[in-house]
Amino acid sequence: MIDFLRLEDTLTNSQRAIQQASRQIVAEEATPHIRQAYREELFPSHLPKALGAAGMLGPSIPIDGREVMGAVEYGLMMRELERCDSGLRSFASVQGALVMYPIYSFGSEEQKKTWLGPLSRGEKIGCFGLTESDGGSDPSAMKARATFKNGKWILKGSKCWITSGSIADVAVVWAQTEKGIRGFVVPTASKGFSAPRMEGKLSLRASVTSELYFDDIELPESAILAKSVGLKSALQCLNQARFSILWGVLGAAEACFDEALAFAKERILFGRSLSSFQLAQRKLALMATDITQGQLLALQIAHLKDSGKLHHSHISMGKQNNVAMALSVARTARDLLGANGITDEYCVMRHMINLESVFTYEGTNDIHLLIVGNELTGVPAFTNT
Ligand code: TGC
Ligand code: FAD
Repeated sequence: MIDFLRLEDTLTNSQRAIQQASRQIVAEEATPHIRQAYREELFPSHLPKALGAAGMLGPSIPIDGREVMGAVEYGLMMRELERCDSGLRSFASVQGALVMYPIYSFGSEEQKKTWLGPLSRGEKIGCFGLTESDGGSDPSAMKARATFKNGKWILKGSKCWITSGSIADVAVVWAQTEKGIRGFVVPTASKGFSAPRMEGKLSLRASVTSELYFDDIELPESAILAKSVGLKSALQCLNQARFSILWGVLGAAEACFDEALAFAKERILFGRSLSSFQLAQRKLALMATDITQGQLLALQIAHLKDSGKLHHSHISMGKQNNVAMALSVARTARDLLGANGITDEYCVMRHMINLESVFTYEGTNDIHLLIVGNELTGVPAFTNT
């Protein structure tokens, strides 16, 4: 694995052990299945429980008396998942950061008791409904609405592009109310809830993506995430998930680099190893440098998170840079493999097309540049006011 600046030397023994254990789980439970899952557009159904048993779902949330994981440890886990496929990290980051985190942070004791244990063990699956069809970059324009009437909430509207939607037992849904945007915990068995799968994706094929429809769903008063306050609460959840992405994509980039380096050493062209040509070495050297910069960024952002000094614009810089870097590394690796690079015998093309989705979701690359621009200048360029 590419570690040019010996950053592994900076890890503690327990961080190294977590990295090793995660790598092993992924090698045993996911890697043997990923190519077929991708071909067949299927999420491997045994994975939630396998990842739950390995403590990889919501590891930063203190439940069941388990030790809360630090940011570096969490990042290392996400990196191992995405080394296999972005769809696996997507599943884990939605489950932990976008479902367990809001229930833990904004939910009632009853909601926590009902959902957190089963979600952490992978016995129940969750999804997060924020995006609607009229422009995901501006969630404040959402139309889904929850109205409080006769002691019940009535939820109406729809969401789209929702990871794990059709396989979820529970959806954390964000909707307009009289008091602004609030979060709701919606069991997917509720009358009026449907979640058709969005078929035909060319990217993230091993991840389930769905629409959600809420046809006047009746929910008890207690379904609201009582401590959620406006869009800000949803954005706080996104911070957690974006953190997992900025670490996760390092795994995808490293997998592409490792495959390209091995291929270049083996491939004989014009009577010499491809790796001996200057142009090939230039590509490898630039890829290694970009990955190393991404690794340093991720480590420092994790240190800021653990020391309580993290601002959401730091996460935006990391998400923007590391996803763009991983996509560029995957494209160069694909190029180095020549025609072989377009087959699924190798991982480079699968990672490359997955990363197109990662570039867009959880805030597009543009949105993250604008968030950093806002922090630098004090002027929000994404609003019309
Ligand atoms: P704006 O007026 O800027 O902010 C509203 C309030 O929220 C505060 N805030 C944040 N707080 C915590 N964390 C953040 N990241 C925050 N960003 C803003 C802000 O200070 C303000 O607080 P207050 O106290 O003044 O009320 O909001 P805006 O409506 O202008 O929007 C800003 C913008 C464009 C940056 C935001 O809407 C945005 O991030 N848009 C991108 C949407 C997005 O990322 N959607 C992701 C959907 S989920 C998903 O894609 C899952 S993919 C599956 C997987 O993860 O694998
Ligand atoms: P748009 O917002 O329409 O953006 C289109 C283009 O306009 C982009 O290039 C964008 O950068 C650019 N743009 C936007 N605003 C500006 C601006 N102010 N200035 C300049 N350019 C701008 N959402 C969820 O809620 N839950 C999920 O689980 C989830 N999972 C997803 C899984 C997948 C596979 C995908 C692809 C998406 C998922 N999403 C999910 C939705 C995702 O968050 C949105 O796709 C994303 O926020 C972008 O929204 P959009 O696709 O509507 O693009």
